[in-house]
Amino acid sequence: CPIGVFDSGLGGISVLKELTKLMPYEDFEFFGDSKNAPYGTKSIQEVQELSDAVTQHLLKKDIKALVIACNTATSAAVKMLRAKYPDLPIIGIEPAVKAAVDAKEQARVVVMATPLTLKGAPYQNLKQRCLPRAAKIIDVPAPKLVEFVENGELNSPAVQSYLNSLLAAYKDDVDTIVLGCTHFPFIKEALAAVIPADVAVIDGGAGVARVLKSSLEQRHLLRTIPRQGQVHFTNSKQDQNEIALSQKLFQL
Ligand code: DGN
Repeated sequence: CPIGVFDSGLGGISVLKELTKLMPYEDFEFFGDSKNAPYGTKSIQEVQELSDAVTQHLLKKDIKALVIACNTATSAAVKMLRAKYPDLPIIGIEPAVKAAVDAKEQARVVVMATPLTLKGAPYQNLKQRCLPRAAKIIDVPAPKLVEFVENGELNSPAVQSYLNSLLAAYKDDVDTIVLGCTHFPFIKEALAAVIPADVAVIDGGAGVARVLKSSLEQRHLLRTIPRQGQVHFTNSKQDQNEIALSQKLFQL
């Protein structure tokens, strides 16, 4: 059986890359809900309904586990989905703030994510737990980056000037930037062009892959016989361009 992975669009492909790197023998079924993107500016209830519809769609493909490769959908819907599908292992993603404060004493951290993720109780609680060990944690909503990535625009003057406008006030007084949205790893090059070279940029993709692997191992669901796993893309937009862009992002 494949592992289901979904995002409100194509950003989750940055997580999918980490999953296939760590678990190359597994098959993956990726669903991008681009028709309904962005989730990051919707209400919690809307995101829950959309996430449930995607989960039901993926369950029809006989998935053995589900990865919510979207910080926004995790924040709004992981609890509800786990309660509704108790037999399905469900792994979510959250901004890697803990990794940031663990890596450096008195870290000065900027967290970039969607407005919904930053406002949500799961992130706010995480931040409160991390704050005593950090010098500061600054939230920077960056919803437009999602649109850029959905359009395949990863490193243009427009992306760089948007990043510059968001970060100008902080970039010289920060040592770590947390990419708290799965679209954002795709704009890393543009980001590197506008921040000082010694600022660390981290995301939660590799951590999700480790959590999924150990969850599959515990349940004896991990494939161990060497084989080339398959990755299959579908998208709610039903447009060949979306699939072509998905494949392109996956190959980057
Ligand atoms: N990729 C999603 C995330 O990680 O939060 C957000 C995309 C969106 O719908 N705004």
